Amino acid sequence: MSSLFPALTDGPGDRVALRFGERSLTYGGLAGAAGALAARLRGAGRVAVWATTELETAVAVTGSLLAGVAAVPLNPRSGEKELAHILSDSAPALVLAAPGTQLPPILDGLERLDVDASAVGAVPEERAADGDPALVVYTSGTTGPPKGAVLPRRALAATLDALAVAWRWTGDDVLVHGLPLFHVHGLVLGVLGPLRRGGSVRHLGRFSPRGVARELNAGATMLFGVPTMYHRIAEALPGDPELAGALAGARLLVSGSAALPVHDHERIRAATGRRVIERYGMTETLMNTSVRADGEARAGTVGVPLPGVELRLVEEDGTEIAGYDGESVGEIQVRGPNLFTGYLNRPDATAAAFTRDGWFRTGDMAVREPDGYVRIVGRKATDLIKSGGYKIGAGEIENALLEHPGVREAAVTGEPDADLGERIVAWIVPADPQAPPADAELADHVARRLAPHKRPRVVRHLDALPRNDMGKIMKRALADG
Ligand code: MCA
Ligand code: AMP
Repeated sequence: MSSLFPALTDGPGDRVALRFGERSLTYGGLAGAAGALAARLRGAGRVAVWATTELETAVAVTGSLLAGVAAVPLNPRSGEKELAHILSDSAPALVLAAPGTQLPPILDGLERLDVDASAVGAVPEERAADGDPALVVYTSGTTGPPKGAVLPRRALAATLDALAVAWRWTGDDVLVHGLPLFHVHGLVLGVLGPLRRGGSVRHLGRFSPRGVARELNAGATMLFGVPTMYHRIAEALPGDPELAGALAGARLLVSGSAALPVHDHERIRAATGRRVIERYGMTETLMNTSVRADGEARAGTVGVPLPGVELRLVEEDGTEIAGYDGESVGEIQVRGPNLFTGYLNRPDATAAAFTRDGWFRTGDMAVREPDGYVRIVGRKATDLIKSGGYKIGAGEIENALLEHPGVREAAVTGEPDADLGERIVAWIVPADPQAPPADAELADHVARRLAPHKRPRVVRHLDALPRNDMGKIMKRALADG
């Protein structure tokens, strides 16, 4: 296929491609560093990337893609159980990391290759095919450990080019964000997006409204964030005219990964005169819909299907909802070049995810407004929680909790949370009611095994979990109780 990053060879080499804090790399510098890495990686199979929010992660992924090698981004805060699963499932040939970063002992058996951001090599000709895997990104399901979504090179190109049309995104844009680099939002949209356009990205290292204001006032044109970040911006706006001015001057403010509450939309609009636009995607599908740069940003909607994406709403019995009446609710199903090819080592889960005609079942429920705008109204699975923009399966947390000696039974639900969207609530029956484990101990236990963002924020104790006649836990009774 043609190159994923033409700007590495065709554009001005002195243009800044990446900036992380004080460190930056020009296109010439990135071409040298990623080219040198690609020469080491060619033929390596899959490689893991220890995805810290640093320059080296961007170089590692770019180098892997140039070499035609699939990259598996790892959350550097992953706990033992989660890491062990991802490593055995994806079987990487080696792990790429920033020099000096300490890796956990579980990676001791794996060859480590330090990424040298100042190396000088030549950009190889990209020989990989469109359908070859580019990334394997792990995503939670309702039960069991996370599944590796295999994203082909064509999906990256298709989604980024469709967003370029919808958002009029060009090489002149300078993107600012503080998203993690082991998920699609921060890595594909937030790093590979600017690189494909020949533009720049400035990563905040860690999100803060202050950092956003600073960068937008210093020439950044676009902001990407999850709703929790926009919520924190909305909270900060009243006392911060510099932030209000910065947002007012931006070309595009984009939210995604979860629904941005109307209240936050409204507060930002009132303080800045600017509307945040939403786009809707998934790890498995990359981006499906968006409000266009020249479209109406209507709070609570995620816009229209992106160029190349087929989208339909389907009722429970498989009937397609034909009209756009703004009322009939159906599951969003999508088809297009933006889709993943399957879950690694999980033909069963892959088959279940698609209809016979190749439509991907998103599990998201929506209506279509008369002008075609999609409005998401819910989700099929109650066992998926979106907290801070992260998708988290109730089952994986329940399993982790049950491995704690102080827990006899466990159920996990999501509760509305103004900041996180949903917060994780653990309902437990202690093994010894006289000496239940401390809440913080359970949170740490989950954080150590899985990841800190999967830890329960609230723990509630019960004598027994409510179960139906079949013995199944009645989660709705918990939530309503
Ligand atoms: C707290 N911490 C702990 C513990 N408690 N560490 C170990 N054990 C504990 N018990 C640490 C955390 O690691 C973190 O460290 C700090 O304390 C605060 O944690 P937390 O409360 O989780 O962070 P937060 O401040 O609430 O984070 C909010 C956030 C974050 C910044 C919005 O949730 C975030 O980055 N979300 C982005 C998610 C995302 O990118 N989703 C995209 C996937 P430290 O402070 O040092 O970090 S969806 C996707 O890709 C699709 C395609 C789409 O549509 O976009
Ligand atoms: P993930 O699997 O982590 O990639 O998360 C994908 C899910 O995030 C989707 O299935 C939706 O439920 C949700 N999502 C992403 N963007 C939006 C949005 N703009 N509005 C509502 N939900 C969203």
